[in-house]
Amino acid sequence: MPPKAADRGKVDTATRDQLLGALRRFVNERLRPAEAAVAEADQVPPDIVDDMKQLGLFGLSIPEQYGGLGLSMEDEVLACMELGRTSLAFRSVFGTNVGIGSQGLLMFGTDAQKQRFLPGIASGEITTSFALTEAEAGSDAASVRTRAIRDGDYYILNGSKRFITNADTASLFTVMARTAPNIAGASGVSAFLVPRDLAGLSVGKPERKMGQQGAHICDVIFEDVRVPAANLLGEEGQGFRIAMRVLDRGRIHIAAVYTGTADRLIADSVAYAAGRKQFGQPIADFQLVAAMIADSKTEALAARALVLETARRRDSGADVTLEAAAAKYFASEMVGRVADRAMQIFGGAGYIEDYGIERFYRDVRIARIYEGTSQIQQIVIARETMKRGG
Ligand code: COS
Repeated sequence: MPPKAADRGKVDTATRDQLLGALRRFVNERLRPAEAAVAEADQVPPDIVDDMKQLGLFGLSIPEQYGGLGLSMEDEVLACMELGRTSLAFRSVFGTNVGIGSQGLLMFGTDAQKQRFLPGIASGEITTSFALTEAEAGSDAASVRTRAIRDGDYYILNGSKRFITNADTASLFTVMARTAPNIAGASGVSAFLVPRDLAGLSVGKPERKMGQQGAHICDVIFEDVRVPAANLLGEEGQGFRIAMRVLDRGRIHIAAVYTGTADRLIADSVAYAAGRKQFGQPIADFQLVAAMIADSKTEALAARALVLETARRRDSGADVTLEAAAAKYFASEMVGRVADRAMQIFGGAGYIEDYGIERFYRDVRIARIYEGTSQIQQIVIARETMKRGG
């Protein structure tokens, strides 16, 4: 059943379809031809970043009153599916602004905080970053050790964060830090809006990683960083719950992106299988190859349905902790299987660089790890299912 008009954001269907068409053209004409060069240089060129800003990509999810496009979650996932059809590094450049870097502020910020930062986030003038993970706090996110000790009108931050996406370009961090050192768990954690230019904040070099070259992750170090108390997000002690709310939403976004990537890999597999001849016929005509395409397509359709349904539920105001975890779990595992089948269909051609399949194979591996591993999603799904009684 199609969603009720009231469930949509402010964007009407015609405008939404226009945007999706523009994104598809942008992906096909601008991003896909640049995939190999971006991977080689480990950098998305500034002119492409400028084009992304022009298209409104940094502000997809930011309300129109702050200069964004104000997409509903449903419309955002459709946009993500388009953007997932190219190298994942491109999406990463603006992904934090659309999702984990801005949503804490949107959901829990004061009017003054929103007025100050959201217009710059929507235009792309401000790049945001979400700083939760630490060396000793990955899956166990409630165990963060970075401290924020109140000192008059300031909090003094000390500690370090790890694997922080877009830290090298970010000018605003959402930082989860412990304001109550005597409280070990989630309740001792608070969230802060931390501008990059505060004294004592430094960013490490981008890590060299297995895939997604062009998307950068770095350490962020805080040495006696004086953060104005006005930059506290929500209330003291709410930081972990804010992070979880942000991740609930982020997991839907990620699931949509990788559903788009699966679509891309299936399209590439179909094109290759139709053109590649062995034993005197296209390999697509062999049933064992066709079966791989059928399995990939079926799983991609299932992910699409789950992601869309979850996004619609969120737009309606329902709690989607369970569904978001399920969507992220299924889509990220699914795209791994689809990439593996694509490699099998391409054979030796998939294993060399020229066709881009080995790059996608490496790129999608992180999907099962970041924004909560598959095992964390299983824990969340099981807990929520038991809470709901089935
Ligand atoms: N929304 C709102 N509140 C939430 C929540 C959610 N999705 N999940 C948990 N909370 C609340 C709980 O209700 C609890 O509050 P009360 O103490 O008031 O009951 C509090 O947060 C602590 O929750 P919980 O006891 O479940 O915390 P755990 O330490 O057991 O951790 C998991 C829960 C494992 C789910 C969490 O640590 C997690 O998601 N880890 C993965 C982190 C991650 O994704 N990292 C990726 C890097 S960030 S890009």
